[in-house]
Amino acid sequence: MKHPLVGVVMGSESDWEVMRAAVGQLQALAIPHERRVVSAHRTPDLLFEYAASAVTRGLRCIIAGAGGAAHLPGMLAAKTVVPVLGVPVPSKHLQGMDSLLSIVQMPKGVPVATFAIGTAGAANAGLFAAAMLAGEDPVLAQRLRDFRARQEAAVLAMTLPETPL
Ligand code: RP5
Repeated sequence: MKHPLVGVVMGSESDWEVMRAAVGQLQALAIPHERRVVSAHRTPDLLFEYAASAVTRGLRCIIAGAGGAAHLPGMLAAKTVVPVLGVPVPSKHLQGMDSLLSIVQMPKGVPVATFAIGTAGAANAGLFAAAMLAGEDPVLAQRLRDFRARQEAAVLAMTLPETPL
């Protein structure tokens, strides 16, 4: 496999059910990527090493998903200039509002592009990564246009039941 252009990281194995939606989009668009668990508070040294080596390893962006007090995307962004796309993972007690606010409310100076809570956000982060890379990759840009065309056709083919209210 070609060297990864997109890193997909998450704070726990338990985030995978959400974050697999990002990986699915990258796979569908044939974008070289890697995936791994990196925890801001359980493996802080790994987080630093992952972020610090991102440029030299050729990563073009990092999709980071975390739940609860979700430091992972912000801390990664603090240690690299590679763009970080943050995905709030739904949490047990606050349904991901805590994750969303933790990720989106970055103080000025260190941005994290924040997506919707859950699988829609994860999938969109994958598509956004594709759009970032497509600027320099015409083949990928065409794949992305084809995806949009299929999506449009699917919506245009939708029908609604005739049953009265
Ligand atoms: C965060 O804590 C992870 O991103 C995960 O969403 C949450 C719960 O992790 P586990 O207790 O399921 O490992 O760090």
